[in-house]
Amino acid sequence: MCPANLTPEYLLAEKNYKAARDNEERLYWLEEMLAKIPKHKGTDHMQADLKRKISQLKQTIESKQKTRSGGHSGKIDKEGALQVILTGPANTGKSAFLTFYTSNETSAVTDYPFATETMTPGMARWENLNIQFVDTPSLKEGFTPFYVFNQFRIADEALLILAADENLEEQYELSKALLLSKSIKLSAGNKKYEADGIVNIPAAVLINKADLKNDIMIPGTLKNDFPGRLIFLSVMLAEKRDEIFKAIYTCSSRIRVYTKEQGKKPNMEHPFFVPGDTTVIRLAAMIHKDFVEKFKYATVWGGGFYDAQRIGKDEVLKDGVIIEYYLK
Ligand SMILES: Nc1nc2c(ncn2[C@@H]2O[C@H](COP(=O)(O)OP(=O)(O)OP(=O)(O)O)[C@@H](O)[C@H]2O)c(=O)[nH]1
Ligand SMILES: [Mg+2]
Repeated sequence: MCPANLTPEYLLAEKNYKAARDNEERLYWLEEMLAKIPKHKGTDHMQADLKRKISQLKQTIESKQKTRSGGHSGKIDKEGALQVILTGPANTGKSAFLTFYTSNETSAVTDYPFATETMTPGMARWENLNIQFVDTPSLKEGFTPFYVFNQFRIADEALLILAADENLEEQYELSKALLLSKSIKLSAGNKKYEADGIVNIPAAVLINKADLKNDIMIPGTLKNDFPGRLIFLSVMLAEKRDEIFKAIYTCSSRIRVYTKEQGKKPNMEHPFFVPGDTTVIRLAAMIHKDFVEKFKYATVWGGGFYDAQRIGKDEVLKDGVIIEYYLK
């Protein structure tokens, strides 16, 4: 009997809630149950019960977080232009990446696996952008805390770090399967999106420890899944920094646009970092609402336009363009 007419989505969330292994995962599914429960008189009691459980669980999680030292076991808010989550199996060099490529040198690099138990952010400056990375506990069934999977919902992109070893293909397949079981798919696309409950997140792959093994066979599955997004390197030697950041930049499908005031030099230090399909008028709205109301035309330099070319409000901007607005 099902008097409340519960939907399949609700029942699935409830099933996942019952199977959850840690409090973060329980909280996630309880919130899903509350979102999916049909809202009518017959479910009033159930809704109240869910709300009570959610608030109790939040308190438990918060009090546990306070007693932990060091990294985060909650979520890490985005700072800078992009947030990139570091992920992969144990001992592949994720913490080493944070140490050698960002200004945060506190993440513990260890020679034993599963040493990282919390999440730690680190910021890197590349050209005129600040890119935030998040070091995470490694991927393994039964080990990875649920908050790691939740962080994929916040991050813009992922870097999958594998180690150059005989079992490279296995490392990849296990990572892929575990992520997929938590509704996350690393994609070779340029746009993050959610479809059928699966979060598709743009990703690049680092195959680390090239100094130990330089004759590695790259499995066909990896080549097919991430064409042009595989980088073979030694993280400990801080190699290929530019190549990595260029891949991250491309994955974002965003562009940098510089604004200029009349008679002044453009501000090249602080670009607007906007989606690749941003039009002149959309950028105007980001600057000030007056710019939209009073827009007359704009002139642009660079980005494939003629110097000082006059353009209208619906023109799509291009990477590296400098723009000056003329108002009525
Ligand atoms: N030879 C070599 N060793 C590396 C490189 N990068 C990392 N390592 C070593 O690999 C081991 C694991 O590095 P970590 O950065 O702790 O790896 P992790 O992925 O964070 O591992 P856990 O969080 O403990 O699962 C350490 O002994 C590092 O010194 C590299 O480029 N070359
Ligand atoms: Mg680590």
